[in-house]
This record gives sequence, structure tokens and C-alpha cells, in this order.
Amino acid sequence: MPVVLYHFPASPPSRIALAAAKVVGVDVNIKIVDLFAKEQLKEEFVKINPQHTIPTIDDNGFILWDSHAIATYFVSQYGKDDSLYLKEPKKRALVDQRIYFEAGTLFPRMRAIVFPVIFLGNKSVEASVKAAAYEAIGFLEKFLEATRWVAGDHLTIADVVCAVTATSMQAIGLDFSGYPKTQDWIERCKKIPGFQEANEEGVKAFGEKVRSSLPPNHLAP
Ligand SMILES: N[C@@H](CCC(=O)N[C@@H](CS)C(=O)NCC(=O)O)C(=O)O
Repeated sequence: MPVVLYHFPASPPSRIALAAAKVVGVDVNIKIVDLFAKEQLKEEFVKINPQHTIPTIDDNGFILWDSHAIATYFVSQYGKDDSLYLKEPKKRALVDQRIYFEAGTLFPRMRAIVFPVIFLGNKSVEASVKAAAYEAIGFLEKFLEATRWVAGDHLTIADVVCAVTATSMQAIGLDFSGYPKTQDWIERCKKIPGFQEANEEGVKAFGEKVRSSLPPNHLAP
């Protein structure tokens, strides 16, 4: 039976799980949980995931949430080899570090911009919040000055994880023109088979939702 993915396309973490599935080649049965209609709070979903976050998967009774855990699980369980999530401890540690960077720095700094706009109706973003997002993009740029992909010279699952968030940051109007390595890497990530299929439509909707709530060029540096 295919893996059930509880998904909402506008959500960046949810697109990470879907992109990981498509890139690895996991057969998923998508069930939409509409966050704008608060469907994640329905009793049947909270029973599955008491933290009521998407993405969540049900792999024939094995329940897992958090996009990062799901992405690495997909590679470990269904990958044709370990190239996207290397088993050698030091190489794997670097992949993990970049995934934790997305989880602990890149995504939270974007979320600090978008959550108040989407869910609290804010019409502007404080300069310090915007600066923190650009600082995180700057870290990504440094990684990519050193290596072709975020965790070394080969594509790994960390690229899929970070690229979904980076494309989301672009889509809301953060300006990447000062980050040429990151821009080039984003374009290469879009060519990873399956990536755009999972990300393109949702990232567009996400970007439009945020940009339409803010004054023009509000997130320019
Ligand atoms: N660290 C989690 C974050 C998941 C998350 O916060 N998802 C949000 C949507 S972007 C959500 O489901 N929010 C609904 C809620 O918390 O009730 C992951 O990477 O999966």
C-alpha cells in the first residue's frame, strides 16, 4: 500500500516531505489537510499526530511527522542506494548538520516573517526580522561558496530540504540577487527529477499569499 502523506501544498515543511518522496521515488497517497480551515485540529488527525503538524505520514501503520525525519526516512527505507543520505558517519553528519540548519535557522527565520502575515493579519515586517532572514541566506551562500551542493560536492537529501525553503523565501519576495551561489544552486535543484513536480505549484501559492498582504518590495534588503 502507498504511504499516506497528510499534506498542505502551501506549507514549506509539507513540500519538503513531498519533494523527498518524489526525488526518492516513494509512492505516496496525498491527503490534503487544509490549514486555513484548521483541519489539522480535527479529532481524527490529532489522534494520529498529537502535535497536529503537517507533514505527517502513515506508512502502513508506521506514523511519522516532521519533514526532516520523513525526508531521511524515505531515503533510508526506499532509496535505491545511500547516495542522498550517506552512511559514512562524517559525511552523514554533514548532511544532518545542513538539515538541522534548515530546521533550526533557515525555516524559523522565514516563519518569523510569514506566520504573522498569514495567520495574524500583519501588514508589515520588522527590519530586524527581515535582517535575520537575510543573515540565514548569507549562511547558505557561504556553504555554497565552499561546495557545489549544500553538504558537499554531491547532491544529498539536505539539498532537497534546504531548496524547498530557499525557493519559498524567494517566492515571498526576499531578494537573492546578492547571493549568486545560492541562486545558481536553486536553479540546479529545480532540475532534480521530481523536485518541481512537488514544489512548484505550492511555492507559487505560498508566495502570492504573503506578497499580496505586504506593500510592494517590502522584503527587499
Ligand atoms: N518542524 C516541523 C514543522 C511543521 C509545521 O510547523 N507545520 C505547520 C505548517 S507550516 C503546521 O502544520 N501547522 C499547524 C499547527 O501547528 O497546528 C516540520 O518540519 O515538519
